[in-house]
Amino acid sequence: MERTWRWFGKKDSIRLDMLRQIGVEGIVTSLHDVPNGEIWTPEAINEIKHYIELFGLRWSVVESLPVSEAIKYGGADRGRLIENYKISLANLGKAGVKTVCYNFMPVIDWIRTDLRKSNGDGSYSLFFDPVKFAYFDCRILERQGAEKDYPDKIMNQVYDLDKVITQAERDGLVDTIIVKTQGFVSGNIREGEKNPVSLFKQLLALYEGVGREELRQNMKYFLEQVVPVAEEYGVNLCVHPDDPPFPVLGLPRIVTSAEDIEWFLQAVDNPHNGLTFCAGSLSSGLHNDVVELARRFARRTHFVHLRSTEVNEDGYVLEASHLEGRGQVIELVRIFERERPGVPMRIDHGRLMLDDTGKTYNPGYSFLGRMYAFAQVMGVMAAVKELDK
Ligand code: DNO
Repeated sequence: MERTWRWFGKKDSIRLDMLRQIGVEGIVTSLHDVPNGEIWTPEAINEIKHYIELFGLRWSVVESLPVSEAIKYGGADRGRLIENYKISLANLGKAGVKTVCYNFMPVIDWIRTDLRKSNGDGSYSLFFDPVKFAYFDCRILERQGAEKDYPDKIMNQVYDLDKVITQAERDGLVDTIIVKTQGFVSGNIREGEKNPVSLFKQLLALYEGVGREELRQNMKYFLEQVVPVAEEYGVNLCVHPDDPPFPVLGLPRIVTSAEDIEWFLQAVDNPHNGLTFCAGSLSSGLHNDVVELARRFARRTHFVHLRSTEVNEDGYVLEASHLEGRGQVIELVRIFERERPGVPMRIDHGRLMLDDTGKTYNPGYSFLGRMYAFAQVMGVMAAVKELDK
């Protein structure tokens, strides 16, 4: 696999010269300053591409070329937005950037409730707590009918939490769930937004009447339009699975399981329509067996995110060590090295540890924790190759 690293552009405090020293070959990045839905021009693409190349690296993957909400909910503007998407894809292909990751999650991308869950050894992990999330839904968003989406066991804990939670904790929850984890990935709600909850509710309202079937049809429509362009320019599109892989906040989610993956691959059956195999997202659903999924979908996988999770029956998800837990990273390396030897792979998230605990990074994207996991996985890759000789 190609060893890649997610870099957030020239403003990222983790510099390209640092990445070169630790064995990174390719960069995963986006044009973070271009608003969603606008065209990525050849000039803007080439500027960042050449900058990366100055450091002896290459721009391997776009993560992400965002899909605007109107494309996902099927709004009046989707025709224009899809045309822009096609132009951006063509421009990337012409510039030689050939792997493009995106997601089809309505309104909210990945979801965490704690950005600093103590591991008891001085390091911290990202965490999803279903009680806090249900609290956010029922008591902060006050979404109509929300309570019936959660089991009694969870709702009883929500009532208990309601008695003791402070205003600061409520604000912290909002900041974690819809600001800090979202701003840098989707741009829907950015840091500094004065009233994130009301903005978020407006976004949710756009999806009224959009259920699982409608969202599927909108994804199919999108793929039918963009995959031919990807094919023409030699670009591999790869959708990121939903994280966590189940419906949330009354919104459908449609890239959650083997059945879903099979569905979108068949919806437009073309090798340029592929998957980002995110072991962390997929493993956080107890219904998924990542090894089985990797065996089944390796050939349509164009990008791999290596990460692991520990999940319990009530739905608590801890981001585990990269070599333990449900992510089965060692076995995944074996499968992808065999089936897709050159596929770009990046370490997804890392523990917040050592000198990094006092620094500011995008959540999950600190340096030392990711570097530690990167070194672990490089060791696994070397061992797998040696044993396969
Ligand atoms: C979170 C990321 C996701 C991912 C997007 C891809 O850490 O894995 O935000 O980049 O879903 O479109």
